[in-house]
Amino acid sequence: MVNGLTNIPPVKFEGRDSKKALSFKYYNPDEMIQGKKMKDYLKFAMSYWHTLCGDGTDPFGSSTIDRDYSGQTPMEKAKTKADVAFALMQILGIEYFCFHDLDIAPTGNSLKELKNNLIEITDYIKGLMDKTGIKLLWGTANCFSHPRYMNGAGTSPQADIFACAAAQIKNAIDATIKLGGTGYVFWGGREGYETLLNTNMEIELDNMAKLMHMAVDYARSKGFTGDFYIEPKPKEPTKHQYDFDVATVVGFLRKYGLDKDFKMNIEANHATLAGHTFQHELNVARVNNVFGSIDANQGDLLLGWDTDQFPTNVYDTTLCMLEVIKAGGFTNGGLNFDAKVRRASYTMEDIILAYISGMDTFALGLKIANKIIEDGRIDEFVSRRYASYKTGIGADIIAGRTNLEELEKYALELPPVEPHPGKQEYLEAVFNNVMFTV
Ligand code: XLS
Ligand code: CA
Ligand code: CA
Repeated sequence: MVNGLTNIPPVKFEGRDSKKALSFKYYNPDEMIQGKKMKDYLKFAMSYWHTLCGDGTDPFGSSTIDRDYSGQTPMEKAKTKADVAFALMQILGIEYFCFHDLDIAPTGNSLKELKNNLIEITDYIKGLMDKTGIKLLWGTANCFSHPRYMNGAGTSPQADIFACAAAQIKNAIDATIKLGGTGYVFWGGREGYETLLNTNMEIELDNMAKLMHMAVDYARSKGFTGDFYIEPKPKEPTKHQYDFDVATVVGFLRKYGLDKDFKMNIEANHATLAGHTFQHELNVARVNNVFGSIDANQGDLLLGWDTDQFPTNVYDTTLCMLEVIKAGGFTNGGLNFDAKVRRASYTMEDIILAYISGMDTFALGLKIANKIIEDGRIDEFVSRRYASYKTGIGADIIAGRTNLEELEKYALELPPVEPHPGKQEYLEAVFNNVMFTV
């Protein structure tokens, strides 16, 4: 196999005491957690863009990662790239992948060429999927790289550019359906603005919603039963992005009647860019019934931009998996490693090691989250904290059976009320107590 994958055997679970780099220390795919195999709980997916396309370029330096897939033509190279993708997923035991149209198909010189290339490469990828049993988690269209999208795609001030985006999205939906994907993602990298001096926000938001309605109508008419996702991100590349965070997107979906078809694809690094924790975004999605899928990665607090690093912070993955378990686990979604190696980690082995680290970190997160639920101290505390809403006046508030006048009458007769302590430090200590077994 090309690009350094020759002779790498499948990575196996060896347990925490193994010192072998190419082994899982915590991710044991068939281990049962709450009646489910670990691999089915976590539903790991490989991101085609970072894993097969990212070349280590940064604003100060050229590429460091060899992406010169063998072949005489762009299509032959795209097919070799697909071979490498599937070989990599087999080595790692990853059962799902995610793609943008431009990750898998050569761009060509026109939208027409792109369309034909996408048809040809998805025929090829379908063959690899049938052979390996690997499945598509979600597909999407890259409506942000081409210069035509410099002012936005679905929010472009030019109708012809809106039409180009619609064409790309239609073809990416066709590709997703053809490959049996269970999700289709909208990430609005250029859907926002730099200055209101040249922007009509109202038209842009209305148009974005129209495009999403068209996508839903088209996909449903072709038999797509999966979920649509919006992936919130507050900024980068655009200064103000419309899909700022989960709460903002929930408001948008409800305003435009899109909330029946759309859920959230929540990325850890986008949460922190929005000034939230990853857990916060997952929780807002869960309590609003729009939890869908996850882009697993982490940012760097000292850098503060979208560094898309492989997740290694077990505290964060534990808090994440607590939310996932409480949301009832994934249905159509999964854990997509939207993560890339640092540019000095430029070999294929580095990429495999990075995935091992990310998968082990989430396996630990799942196991500890499960232990925290079994331990019960934190959930019990929270349940007791709200116990006053279970009976008496609290139950009346919950049921909507009371009003301001009644509450005033009630409050005026109360003796001085003492607030209960929040016990944050104690709960953090409980968390550590369950988490560490040294
Ligand atoms: C970029 C986004 C992007 C989406 C898919 O920041 O994470 O990769 O996941 O378009
Ligand atoms: Ca992402
Ligand atoms: Ca990102």
